Amino acid sequence: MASRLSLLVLLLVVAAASATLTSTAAQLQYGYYNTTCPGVEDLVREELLAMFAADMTLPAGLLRLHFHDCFGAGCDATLLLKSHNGTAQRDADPNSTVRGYEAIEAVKAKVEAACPLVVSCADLLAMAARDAVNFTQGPAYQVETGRRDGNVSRKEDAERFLPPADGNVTVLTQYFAAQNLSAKDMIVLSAAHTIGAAHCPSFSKRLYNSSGAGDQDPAMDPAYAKNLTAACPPGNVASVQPLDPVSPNRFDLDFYKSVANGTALLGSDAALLEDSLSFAYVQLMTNDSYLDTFFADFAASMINMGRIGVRTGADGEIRDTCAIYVD
Ligand code: HEM
Ligand SMILES: *[C@@H]1O[C@H](CO)[C@@H](O)[C@H](O)[C@H]1NC(C)=O
Ligand SMILES: *[C@@H]1O[C@H](CO)[C@@H](O)[C@H](O)[C@H]1NC(C)=O
Ligand SMILES: *[C@@H]1O[C@H](CO)[C@@H](O)[C@H](O)[C@H]1NC(C)=O
Ligand SMILES: *[C@@H]1O[C@H](CO)[C@@H](O)[C@H](O)[C@H]1NC(C)=O
Ligand SMILES: *[C@@H]1O[C@H](CO)[C@@H](O)[C@H](O)[C@H]1NC(C)=O
Ligand SMILES: *[C@@H]1O[C@H](CO)[C@@H](O)[C@H](O)[C@H]1NC(C)=O
Ligand SMILES: *[C@@H]1O[C@H](CO)[C@@H](O)[C@H](O)[C@H]1NC(C)=O
Ligand SMILES: *[C@@H]1O[C@H](CO)[C@@H](O)[C@H](O)[C@H]1NC(C)=O
Ligand SMILES: *[C@@H]1O[C@H](CO)[C@@H](O)[C@H](O)[C@H]1NC(C)=O
Ligand SMILES: *[C@@H]1O[C@H](CO)[C@@H](O)[C@H](O)[C@H]1NC(C)=O
Ligand SMILES: CC(=O)N[C@H]1CO[C@H](CO)[C@@H](O)[C@@H]1O
Repeated sequence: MASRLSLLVLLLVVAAASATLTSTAAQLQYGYYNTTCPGVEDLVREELLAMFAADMTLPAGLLRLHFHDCFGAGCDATLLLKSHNGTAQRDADPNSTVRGYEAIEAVKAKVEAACPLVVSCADLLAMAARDAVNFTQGPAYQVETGRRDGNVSRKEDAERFLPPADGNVTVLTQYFAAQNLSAKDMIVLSAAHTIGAAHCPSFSKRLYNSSGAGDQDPAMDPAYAKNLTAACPPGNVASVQPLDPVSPNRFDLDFYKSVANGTALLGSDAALLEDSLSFAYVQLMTNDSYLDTFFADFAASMINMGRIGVRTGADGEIRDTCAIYVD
């Protein structure tokens, strides 16, 4: 009886929780700016396409920017805020190599010229991530809009909520669960690493001190590890290596293929082989027949990520500049 009662209570709590989630999400809409800033999504895409053409690596920077904003303290562009005394999200360690801030500001300036004080920086980040994925030949998906921007940015939020590069599936799943995202979202969104690069410190422990005994991660393909060791001697903090060694500027299945054959760069990506659920997904995605499934999954998980902690309605603000100083 007692256990039935607690099951009932649990179900009610879960139902209430998902109702809250739904009502928050319902305030985002496809085409929120249809009448208030017609054509803004085309304007953003055109501006970005010109920048992407000049810098093939920028799409990866912008995709990561949206992720770090959303995980920091909700998709509210508080990652973009600046602090004179180094206490904003962007000052946190996990953000030290986040890039693309200037690109977003340049797009914001164009958007302000067209529609002053209408379009949020948080929505620009979501659109930019979408355009980055499409530009690199990934899935074309629509983004929900209607987010408003926050004006408080805390370094601690980034430190607390961003997943560690050496986390295993249990740990990574916990970080995603803290954002109301599922294990599947985690497995799918990890494949954002099909584009972009990482700096040596993000993976050098795997090369030189994997278990703390001065060893190399045995899960790494030896020839791949040898290449990485040459590129990243101990202490090198500046060099970068592609997260997907086969096609770093193309959004495809090579990320999962690399994970499957021991040539994943980050420990967190290699770890996808150690858990049965993620192992099954990785194996499936080594088969090109499932590209469309992956694309649909990725688009769906990006929409989920774009709903984290959003501000809508009277909450938050619309600024003319994204990266203002808040202290
Ligand atoms: C699953 C947990 C994740 C971990 C532990 C993780 C960790 C990292 C690390 C350590 C880097 C390299 C940083 C550097 O050394 O410069 C990186 C890069 C990157 N991450 Fe993740 N990440 C995760 C999930 C995601 C998600 C969900 C996305 C986007 C949806 C994403 C997009 C990217 C991109 C595009 C890059 C390349 C950035 C560039 O080229 O500048 N990551 N990530
Ligand atoms: C904006 O227009 C698109 C395309 O016609 C439509 O699908 C979407 O529902 C519209 N959104 C709003 C909020 O009016
Ligand atoms: C995706 O890119 C193609 C061209 O490669 C373009 O025709 C399409 O409109 C883009 N879709 C979105 C949603 O941006
Ligand atoms: C995952 O990592 C955590 C923290 O390091 C550790 O406590 C746990 O045992 C690991 N789990 C697995 C399945 O390896
Ligand atoms: C996750 O969902 C719960 C219940 O609806 C909510 O209280 C919490 O704010 C959500 N967390 C995030 C990061 O969106
Ligand atoms: C390797 O890791 C162990 C345990 O974390 C640590 O005590 C040791 O100092 C590390 N060695 C190097 C060379 O960083
Ligand atoms: C190692 O580097 C060489 C030379 O760049 C390259 O041909 C080879 O494919 C790389 N091997 C692996 C496993 O990454
Ligand atoms: C791993 O798989 C990729 C993609 O199929 C392939 O290009 C690469 O050469 C493989 N690497 C090794 C070390 O087998
Ligand atoms: C890939 O998937 C297709 C469709 O399920 C299947 O017919 C084919 O045998 C698979 N290929 C491999 C190499 O597993
Ligand atoms: C921050 O935003 C809140 C409303 O979201 C507003 O009350 C407050 O005045 C803003 N603070 C600054 C410094 O702009
Ligand atoms: C640093 O930021 C905090 C938080 O906004 C603020 O209270 C403090 O006055 C700032 N200190 C300096 C020296 O600017
Ligand atoms: C772009 C930016 O502000 N990066 C900061 C991220 O955090 C590191 C370390 O905390 C700072 O040194 C960077 O300046």
